[in-house]
Amino acid sequence: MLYPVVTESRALIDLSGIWAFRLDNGEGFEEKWYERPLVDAVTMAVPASYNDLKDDKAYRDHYGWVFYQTTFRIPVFMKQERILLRLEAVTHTAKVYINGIEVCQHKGGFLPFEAEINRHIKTGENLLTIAADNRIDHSTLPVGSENLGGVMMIGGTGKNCGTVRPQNRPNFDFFNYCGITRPVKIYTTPQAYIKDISLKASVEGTLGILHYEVETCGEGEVRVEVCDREGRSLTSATGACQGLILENVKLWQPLNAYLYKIKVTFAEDIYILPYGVRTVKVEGAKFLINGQPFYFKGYGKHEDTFPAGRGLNIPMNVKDVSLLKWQGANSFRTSHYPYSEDMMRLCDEEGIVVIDETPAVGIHLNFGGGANFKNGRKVNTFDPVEDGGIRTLEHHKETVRELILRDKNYACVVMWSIANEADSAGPGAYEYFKPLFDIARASDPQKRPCTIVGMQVEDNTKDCTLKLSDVYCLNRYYGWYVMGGDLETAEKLMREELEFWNSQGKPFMFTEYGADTVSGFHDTMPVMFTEEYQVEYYKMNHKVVDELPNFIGEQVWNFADFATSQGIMRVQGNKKGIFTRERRPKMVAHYLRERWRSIPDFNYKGSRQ
Ligand code: GCB
Repeated sequence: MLYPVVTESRALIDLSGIWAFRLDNGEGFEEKWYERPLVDAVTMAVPASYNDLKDDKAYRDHYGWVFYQTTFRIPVFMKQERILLRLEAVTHTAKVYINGIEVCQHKGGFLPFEAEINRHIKTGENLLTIAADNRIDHSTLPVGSENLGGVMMIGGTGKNCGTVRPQNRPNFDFFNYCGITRPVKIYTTPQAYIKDISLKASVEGTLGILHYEVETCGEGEVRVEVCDREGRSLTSATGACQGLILENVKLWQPLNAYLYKIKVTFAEDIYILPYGVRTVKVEGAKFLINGQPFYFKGYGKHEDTFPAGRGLNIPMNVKDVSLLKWQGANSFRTSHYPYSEDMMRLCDEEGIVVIDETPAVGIHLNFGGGANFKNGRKVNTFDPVEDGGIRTLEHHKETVRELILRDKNYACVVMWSIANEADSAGPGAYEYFKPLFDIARASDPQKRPCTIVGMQVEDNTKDCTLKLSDVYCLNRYYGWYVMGGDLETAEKLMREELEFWNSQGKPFMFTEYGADTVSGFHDTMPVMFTEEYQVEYYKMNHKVVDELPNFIGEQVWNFADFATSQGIMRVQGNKKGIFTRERRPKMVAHYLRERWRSIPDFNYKGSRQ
């Protein structure tokens, strides 16, 4: 799916700004609020999560639909073109109306969708209404708990204790920020147009071989021209599917990105795609980028800032990448959902390596001590739907397809994460995940490695990641959730477990490890929650992982403190950040800087492999 850009043949209108907004009182659809200007509306920023913008619990903790509205006019010169409305992310379910008529719906809050709107628009003012639903349950990604006794972090009695008002119960550890979180755009294409472009490259010595496939609609001939960064033409070909040779190819390298400009023309239509040539491959227990064993240094992140919530925050994205570079980090994971396309484009440009994750978090019905019951019987996560099991599979398949369709051409993306901390060792996990891996592998023209990011389980041999993942990605909290405060025992237990993973013959890495730390808490002894403890915690972890040759990366949890639901284990949010939510460094940021600046991006463990 192409990111909308302005070219000689395409125009773009960004509808970001102040919109009218109203929380649904349960009557919005019945009273057809989308047919006329909203009554009693308040102002609202678009894009942004609405939750923190009004200083009122009604907004912060709203459950259900909200209505957004704006008006737009279409310039006469655009009217002969195809006119599309593109929504980059509406959390979690959306219904879109123009002049009172529904033009599209979408399920899933972190991926774009669009509709051709020519027949819905009129001369003069058009009324655009977007209804967004934030309810989460066993059918959505991320997953919401349907059993009030089994709320994550609180543990469960199995009893449905009920609440005064209906409310969301996230089965995941981040605040359920909602709304129109990324831009809404109108763009045009000619009637005969370029629908999609798929690129992949191989490298032989100094030659790059670029394979392209262009999908079109209408009559015309496809022409593809490769230009260098400065726009000078290097080579070109005609036809919808071809190979092109790039002499003295300039590779996209981690922290040293080079992007060609791929100019595609078809009939009157022109589209320009920045593209980095690089290869990715798992070979034995190595993760090769451009043929060299890569070592991941970096983070699990969140799109989480004050007060935009999960709303696109371009300055913060730039700041975050700057902090990554300051520290000598080279990568992050888009935990726990696809990030904005603006962020992906930035990472492509800056050479930041990305593990790209779906919003599949919380696919675990018996997590955190909670148990899920139906008619007095314990329900397993992947039990048949009619018996109370998870209902996400079809939506999950669609999400994997949509993610890869959106992100397949980014050089920065080197691996797909199919899910975070699912019940991957539970009965039925393999049968659930196998088709998802198959879809990912079939849909990706570049055939990137795939993984499930896994939590600690009782018996690793039962974890379906062993059979399915190309890289074992582990979230481990030895010294925090396991043996918190006793780093000596934590070290012993962690070494015992990691030796298992090291003996599997595939690469493995940490995609999470961390300790909650309240900025400003200090002590002479390393006591949990102090900045001193966070440093000791990481030193202990690094001592162990540095001994293991097949360990290919460390992604710390989390880059910055972030907002969560309320609970007895969260102090105004999750405090495992290396930076505060405002991006001030905790003590450990300097320790990691020293460590990561002395670890090369490639061949870190070369001498021992
Ligand atoms: C995890 C989850 C992450 C949480 C983290 C924590 O394993 O993947 O979403 O925030 O633990 O801090 O507990």
